[in-house]
Parts: sequence; C-alpha cells; structure tokens
Amino acid sequence: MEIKVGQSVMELVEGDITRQDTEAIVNAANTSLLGGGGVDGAIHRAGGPKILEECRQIGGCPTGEARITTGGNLPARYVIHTVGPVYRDGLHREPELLASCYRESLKLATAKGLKSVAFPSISTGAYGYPLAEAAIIALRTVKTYLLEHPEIERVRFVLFGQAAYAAYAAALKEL
Ligand code: AR6
Repeated sequence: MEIKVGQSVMELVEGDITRQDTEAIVNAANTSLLGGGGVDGAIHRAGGPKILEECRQIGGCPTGEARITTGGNLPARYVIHTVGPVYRDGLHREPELLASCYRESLKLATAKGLKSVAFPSISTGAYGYPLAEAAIIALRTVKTYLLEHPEIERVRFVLFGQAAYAAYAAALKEL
C-alpha cells in the first residue's frame, strides 16, 4: 500500500527491514547503541561487526535523537540508529520523543543526500508503545517532513507481522 505525499511516496510493506534495498534503513536502538534484541539484533546480525564498531566509536545516543553508520553487509548503504521512548503512560513526552525519532532520522538522510529510507515501527516492541498510537505519530511526522523535503523520494514502513501492518494501514487511511 502506498500514497503520494507531495512529490514523494510513503509506502507500507509487511516484512523484514534487514532485506530492504532502500539507501538507508532505520534501527530502533537503545541509548548505548551497542545492540539488543528485536529489530536491533536482526540488523546487527545481518549487517555484521562493522556496524557495531562504528556504533562504539559514536558512543551512544539520547532518546529522540539519531546517529548514522554505514550498512556493513546489508543491502542498504547506511543504517540510521534512533532511540525511541520507553512507553510508560503517554504522559512522559513519549509522543514528542517518538515524533522526534522519525524527524531526526530523516534529517540525517537529507544531510547525506539520500533519496530512500525504510523505517521499522519504532518503540512498539520491547519499549511497549501502543501500536495504533505509534502508527499515527509515525505516519503524520513523516508526511509533514516529506511535504517540506521533496528530495527524499520514498519512505517505506516495514512492518513485522500482520498486526503491525494492519495498524499502520488503518492509521494511513485516517491521515
Ligand atoms: N524487521 C522489521 N521490524 C522488526 C524486525 C525486523 N527484522 N524485528 C522486529 N521488528 P523492537 P523497540 C519489529 O523491540 O520497541 C532492542 O533490544 C517489532 O515487531 O525491535 O523500539 C533495542 O536494543 C516491533 O514492531 O524495538 C532496544 O533496547 C518493532 O520492530 C529496544 O529493543 C520495534 O520493536 C527497543 O525497543
């Protein structure tokens, strides 16, 4: 499923982010940037030790910010590592921090001159963000960015499993 946003395309697919051929993929990391489970574990496993070595050099990343490394052995040339908020009750700046992850990741893509980026559903696994709420924030934030930055031609949301895909598809229809 895809929609046109200004001159760009926003796309939803169900699948594995490590297999995407976009110029960059985004990692849902933690503040250490030293790896973990979920999508983070999958990216480091598929991308090999070069990514972790670069992350070590960077030395961490605060919640809501993003850092970029090369893609190691991945099809994508770059990995943008961002740190989503741990969801508590929605009253601890979680929406604002989640939106910031998407925006800061896209700013790095713009700075590198990249035209295509794939995102996972940040914070909705180990960090417990309710999927329906996270989907609306993700799609709205990316849409707003693309309208101001037509240089990014394609943003793909790679949803892991049917439930995540369905939540994003429903949110996209609401947009
Ligand atoms: N491709 C796309 N999406 C995936 C993949 C994959 N290969 N694997 C899992 N997902 P999570 P978070 C989905 O837990 O909530 C890590 O340990 C998953 O189903 O990966 O931001 C980090 O080191 C879910 O919808 O990230 C942090 O400590 C989404 O990706 C912490 O987890 C995000 O789930 C970050 O937690």
